[in-house]
Amino acid sequence: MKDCSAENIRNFVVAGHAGAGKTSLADLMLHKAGVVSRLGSVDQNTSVSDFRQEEQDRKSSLFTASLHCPWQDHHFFFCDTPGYADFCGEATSAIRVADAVLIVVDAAAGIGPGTINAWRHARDNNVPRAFMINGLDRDQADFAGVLGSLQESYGATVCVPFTLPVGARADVSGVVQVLQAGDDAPAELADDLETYREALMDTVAESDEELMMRYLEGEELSEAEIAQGLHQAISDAAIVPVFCGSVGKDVGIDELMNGIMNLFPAPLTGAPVPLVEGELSRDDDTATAFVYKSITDPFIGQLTCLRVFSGTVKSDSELHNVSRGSRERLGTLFLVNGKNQTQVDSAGPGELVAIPKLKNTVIGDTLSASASAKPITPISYSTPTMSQAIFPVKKGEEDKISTGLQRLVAEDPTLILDRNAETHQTVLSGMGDQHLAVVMGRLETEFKVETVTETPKVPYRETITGQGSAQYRHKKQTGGHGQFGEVHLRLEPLTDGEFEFSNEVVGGNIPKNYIPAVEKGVVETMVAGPLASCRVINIRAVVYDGKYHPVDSSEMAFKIAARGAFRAAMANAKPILLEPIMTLKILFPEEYMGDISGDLNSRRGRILGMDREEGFQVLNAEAPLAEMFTYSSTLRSMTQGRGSFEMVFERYDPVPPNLGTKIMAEAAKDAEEEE
Ligand SMILES: Nc1nc2c(ncn2[C@@H]2O[C@H](COP(=O)(O)OP(=O)(O)OP(=O)(O)O)[C@@H](O)[C@H]2O)c(=O)[nH]1
Ligand SMILES: [Mg+2]
Repeated sequence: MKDCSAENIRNFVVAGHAGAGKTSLADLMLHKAGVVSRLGSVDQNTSVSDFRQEEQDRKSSLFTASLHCPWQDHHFFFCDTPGYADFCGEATSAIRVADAVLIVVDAAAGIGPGTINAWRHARDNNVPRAFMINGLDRDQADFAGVLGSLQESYGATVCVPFTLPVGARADVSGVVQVLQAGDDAPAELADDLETYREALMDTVAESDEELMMRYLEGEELSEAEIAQGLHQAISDAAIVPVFCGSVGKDVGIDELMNGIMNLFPAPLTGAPVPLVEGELSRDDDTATAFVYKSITDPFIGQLTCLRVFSGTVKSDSELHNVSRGSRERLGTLFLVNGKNQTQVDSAGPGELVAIPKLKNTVIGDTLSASASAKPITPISYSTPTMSQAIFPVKKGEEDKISTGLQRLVAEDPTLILDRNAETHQTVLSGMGDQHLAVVMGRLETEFKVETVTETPKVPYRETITGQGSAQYRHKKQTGGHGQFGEVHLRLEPLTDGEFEFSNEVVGGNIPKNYIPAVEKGVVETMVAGPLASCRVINIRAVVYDGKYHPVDSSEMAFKIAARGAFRAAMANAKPILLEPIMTLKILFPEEYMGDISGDLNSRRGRILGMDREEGFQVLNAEAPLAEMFTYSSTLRSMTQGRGSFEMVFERYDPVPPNLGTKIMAEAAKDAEEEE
């Protein structure tokens, strides 16, 4: 299936905004390479890459598909990733292991959040990149406009076209290659060809001092020198080649594939791979591979997908999982094209292989032939932006849900599962409503459990706004032995921490050995405050006096007395409810500014500042979590899918009084129901 050495392998990711044509491009490449005799199509549910039912139902990718094909005497290993923001974690993982990223941009829609996401991950991981402006045949296609916005966002001398379109929209008939154009190129392109060729030669010359000297003296550079200079500039991201074409009309794709072959780095030439300690040299002989995906699917079974970084991974061998300090026995190795698998004996640098039935290895793990090797730096993912409390439709199926969720969460680091001890809810957090809907769909089809969701309860907090003191005596006469403890407690607001406890008792009124019991009583009571049974925070508790009895006092008696004193002191200290406040970074095209700020206002949000990034408006804001559960879907519909946001917890703020009353009434109702 593959018959070439590492220097002829090209490993890359196809990424970019939803609908740009990534999957269609992947299918076309497989077809052109002769891997499939019939061209796969997203629209007709015959795509090799979008092979899963959920993807075909939506006509959009939801998961990364690992693919490979020969191209001339080379072999491509690549991943087709989803562009939709809800599934951005898939691209994050794939980009992390790739030698290059091909960012597909729609010639009509231009840059979208998916473009920006792909660029950022590639840049942050120092992965060389190229653009492909696709869909030149579309009615609204605007090659010059999209090229202009790429150059404006990422640098005019950086984003240099390597191919230029001949004809436009319905009449697009081919592309001309900037560096290979002959005299037969259309006359109207002559100026552009000249400009871009010069721009490229300037950058090539800049890659090497000696070349620069000769270039400035007017000497012609040899083809080998130009190629070497281009490689260097692309590896350093000093040049980001821009290709163009139409997947729909099969225009410019051969040129793109030749570009990938000639310009993208070979697996052994890239920068060293960062490890948690030190770096891995790519020509190291030790087999080292990184897990970029792990799937358990009724269709293809359990598969762990690895990118080999160095050495050779062999079938029927043993490797160390150096992230977990365990061993893994590898059985069969497969090269995969979507759901199609081909068995191979070994895999070398740059190759993507799948291994069935690895039990103790998950996404993000490093496998190595050496037990003492350091793991590759783990991937960092965006924090989830949407949460739902999830319940079974049929009572008693909680265990089924939890088994299913645990497995699905293990496959997808952008899902977080929380069995919330405070609210007693199972809360699933992800990147948006579609992301969570796919999980629920999989629970139903793969785990046969139907679920419903609810807006999660907000983890409110309680605190005090003034000082309050109280004393409590616990006294009981049971049989011969009595119980006695008296605690005088003062509570004070604390600004720099969640909790402090101090002891000011003098004269042994409470003997020292009982003080820890007093603290324990306080801590236990703080779990459920008096207002709405929420955790109490930002409090200093001071035990300043008390009484004891030489026979009847016990740790238990002081604990009970401390609880009583705490509750009474809270009531005297002007208690209030606090709610979580999140900071938001919202990215969207400028025309939606009015809608977005209006909507934020209605969510009790506050705009902190504005910025611009890659031609998009950036709004930094904060808003209460209680108002943000539905934000991802609202933002999507407000911006036709062109807005995205990040959200992280910032702090707790007092709940406005009218809302506080409502929350307390609901908590009281819940408590009644529980009884
Ligand atoms: N006219 C035209 N349509 C195209 C072209 N490339 C793709 N399409 C269509 O655009 C739609 C989206 O294509 P996909 O390949 O699924 O896009 P994608 O980038 O994989 O989208 P996601 O998986 O959702 O991120 C499909 O209906 C394709 O047939 C093109 O060059 N011209
Ligand atoms: Mg796709």
